[in-house]
Amino acid sequence: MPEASSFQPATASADAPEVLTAARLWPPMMQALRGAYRVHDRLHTEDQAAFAAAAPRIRAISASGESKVPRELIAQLPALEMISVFGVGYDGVDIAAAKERGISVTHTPNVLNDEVADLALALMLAVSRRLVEADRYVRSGQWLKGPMPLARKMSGAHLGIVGLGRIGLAIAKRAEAFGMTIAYTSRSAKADSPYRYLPSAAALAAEVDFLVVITPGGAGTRKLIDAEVLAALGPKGYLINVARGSVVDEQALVAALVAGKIAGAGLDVFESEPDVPKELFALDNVVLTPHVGSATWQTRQAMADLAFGNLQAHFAGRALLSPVPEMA
Ligand code: 8YV
Repeated sequence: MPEASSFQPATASADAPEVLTAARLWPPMMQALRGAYRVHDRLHTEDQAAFAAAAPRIRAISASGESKVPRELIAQLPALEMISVFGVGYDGVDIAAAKERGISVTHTPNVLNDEVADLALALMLAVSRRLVEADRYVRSGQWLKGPMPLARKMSGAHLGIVGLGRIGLAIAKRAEAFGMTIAYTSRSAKADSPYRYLPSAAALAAEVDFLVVITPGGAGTRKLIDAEVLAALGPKGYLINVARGSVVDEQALVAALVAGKIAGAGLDVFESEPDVPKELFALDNVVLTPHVGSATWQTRQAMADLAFGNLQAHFAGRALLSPVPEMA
């Protein structure tokens, strides 16, 4: 896909495939789509009458990791052949409904592993070393009155990873460089993993100083991190979520933080983004980021190359580059 900076928008030919976007996509991705396809930008939520007219001709959906592509929407698109997700997560797509119709679904794995793992380590350091507070401490002039209270050491601490997939392994690799001990939990123990396996999130939480959540979203992991897990993590433990808001019981998390039942949290994802529980704004031991796990130029460009490449491959009858595991 042409570099965003050098791309001169072209318009697609009149017989080009018609594509529906299911999210406000990264502008260079939109430019590439408009250059190759006739694009209906979020028409299903913007203009019902126009959508009803176009629906019989729409052959693909271009979505993001946060998009909702439910069975009802798929049912309204009789010509739909392909759903290309700009993201590794696709918990908003009804995979069963797509499979029933023989509709392909692709996502963008691997190209964002480092980016999300970097953010996980950054949140661990920011919340334990109180970096955001420290920045405020200097800007507000408090340092003139005396040194900032001490923080907590991360190097050598115990890390628990909930979900040892591609990104979980990238987090573990980084944590090893900090001399941390690493344990994990996931649906099953990984035979070739050098890390200690704990059979549940609660069992893992009881053993660690930092609990990092990096599982897929969806029904299988909804509220996996609940009050029991947070109690096991305890007043010296930190929770980091770079997966999906749905994986953590947000109310239980807010209650645990307000009551000081855990030491703090670094959160990049929330149950109903972009809404964030207001109680968290007053807490110094919480670092909040606006779902920026993969949000760098380099990684979004790589994600766009893959998401656009999957559409190109589909319409050229070539093998898809990165179908979701359920369809690989
Ligand atoms: C989004 C993500 O896709 O990859 C994922 O699953 O959640 C993100 O990378 C991204 O925010 C684009 O909208």
